Amino acid sequence: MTFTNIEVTHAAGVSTITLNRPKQLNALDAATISELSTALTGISSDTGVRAIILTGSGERAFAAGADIGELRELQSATAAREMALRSQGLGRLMSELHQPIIAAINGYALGGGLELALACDIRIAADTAQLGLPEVTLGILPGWGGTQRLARLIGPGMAKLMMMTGERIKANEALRLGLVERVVPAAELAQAAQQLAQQIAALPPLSIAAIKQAVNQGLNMSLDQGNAFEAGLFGELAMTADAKEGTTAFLDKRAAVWQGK
Ligand code: CO8
Repeated sequence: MTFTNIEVTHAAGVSTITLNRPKQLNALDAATISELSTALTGISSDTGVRAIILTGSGERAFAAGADIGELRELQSATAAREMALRSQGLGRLMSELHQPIIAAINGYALGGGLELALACDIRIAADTAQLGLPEVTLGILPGWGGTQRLARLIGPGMAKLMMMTGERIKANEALRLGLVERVVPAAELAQAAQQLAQQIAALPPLSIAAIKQAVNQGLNMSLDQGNAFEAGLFGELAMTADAKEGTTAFLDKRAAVWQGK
């Protein structure tokens, strides 16, 4: 499948999706959101893909936000709400996808760009990256799941501080806050993301998918409900061929050979 605003490549069980509007700092217009949904839907049924990397083209930006030109043209509250719901739908798709998604944040991740990274499972940032939710400075709010995901990730107080000031923070501050999980020198970002993706891709995919599901769905449950959900997933996983193989390989002191079953 060919795309205009994104590039998709596959290698060694890892798909890399690159946002590709570098002149607009990879701003996320409606066409890009639609292409991302199409690409991820295709990948979701590809059992050969074990992990996904999402990054931005060029050296300046992961994504500088929703396309402000499109936002200015919105004519009604209904149209704006529908636009937010469409973007949030992409976030839901990412969250429900069984493969893990790693955001490789190669520069600015602002507004919808950061919200897209927040919908990923793990975030690795270049040491030159800057992150923020500047929507307040445009008279709007982070409407792409940002008010919800940022507060869950770094806590409501810090999330409100970032959203109510719109200030950008640097990668190392984002690491300190738990907004990104790793920071690496910019020149090493692509390799670090690839290395992590391959490390995860080499592990049993049903376990990886269940971990993602348990965490993502459990965040919306009480502790007791979450634990019950976790136990159910554990029950299913324990009966898989890979669980038999993993436990047997350990006891036989040999490397496991995973089947994804
Ligand atoms: N949308 C459209 N175009 C953009 C965007 C954007 N978000 N960001 C940058 N661009 C364009 C600029 O207009 C410029 O275009 P041109 O060369 O034609 O003039 C080009 O990219 C380069 O940008 P700058 O010249 O501004 O580059 P600087 O290095 O001077 O500044 C910044 C870089 C700081 C990143 C600056 O471009 C900036 O502040 N960008 C906007 C950041 C922002 O406010 N993002 C939030 C957008 S709103 C949002 O994301 C809402 C999400 C929730 C909505 C839910 C429904 C979709």
